[in-house]
Amino acid sequence: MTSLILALDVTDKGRAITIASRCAPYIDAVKVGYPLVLSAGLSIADELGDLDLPLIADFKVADIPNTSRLIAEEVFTSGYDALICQGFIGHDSVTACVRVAREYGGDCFVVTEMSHPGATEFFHGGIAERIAVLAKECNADGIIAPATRPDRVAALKELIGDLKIYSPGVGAQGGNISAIARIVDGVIIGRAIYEAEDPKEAALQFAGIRQ
Ligand code: OMP
Repeated sequence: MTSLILALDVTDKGRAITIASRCAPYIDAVKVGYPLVLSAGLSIADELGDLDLPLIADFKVADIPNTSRLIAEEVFTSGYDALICQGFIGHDSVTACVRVAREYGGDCFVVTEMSHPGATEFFHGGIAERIAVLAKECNADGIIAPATRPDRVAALKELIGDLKIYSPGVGAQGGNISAIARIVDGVIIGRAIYEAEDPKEAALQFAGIRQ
């Protein structure tokens, strides 16, 4: 079974809540990030909390350990269940995020290689492999790896033992769901669901990976 994670990058609070509520029966978690939190506030977690689904805060934290810790504390005290941080920030900053996640019984996911074309300019090839190993060494719960490059995900998977993989890039970014769903623990999908004429129907179609 592969989880379906809705990336709720919808800046209108009411619309975001409506879409999440309608999709809720077909998804396993909701990921929110800067677009929604900057418009609706971190407290959007309270309203989304009624859905009884894990909430992932995607802030791709990329700062010094103390600032990363402070961000992580805000996230977990606001009711989120997981935090995404960048891996290129190094062992100390990733460890700061993981420690706070542990304190609150939450999870921390580390971005290894991103899904968009520009990602290959820097954090690709050997660098992403090093970040995957770092995620494991820092006791993170999983990595974020690109559905747009299933071969790269397969290579990174070799390095992380039992850490989970959540993978964005299906649909709007061109990634194919069946190619990636076989090798990861969760697929993250945004526009192909929330921009669909009927988001609930779109979620239902993708929900085939959950069986
Ligand atoms: P769609 O392209 O609309 O499906 O959205 C993908 C979601 O995954 C967005 O919230 C992105 O910010 C996020 N994402 C990526 O697309 N690529 C990455 O490499 C990493 C992430 C992420 O960390 O979630």
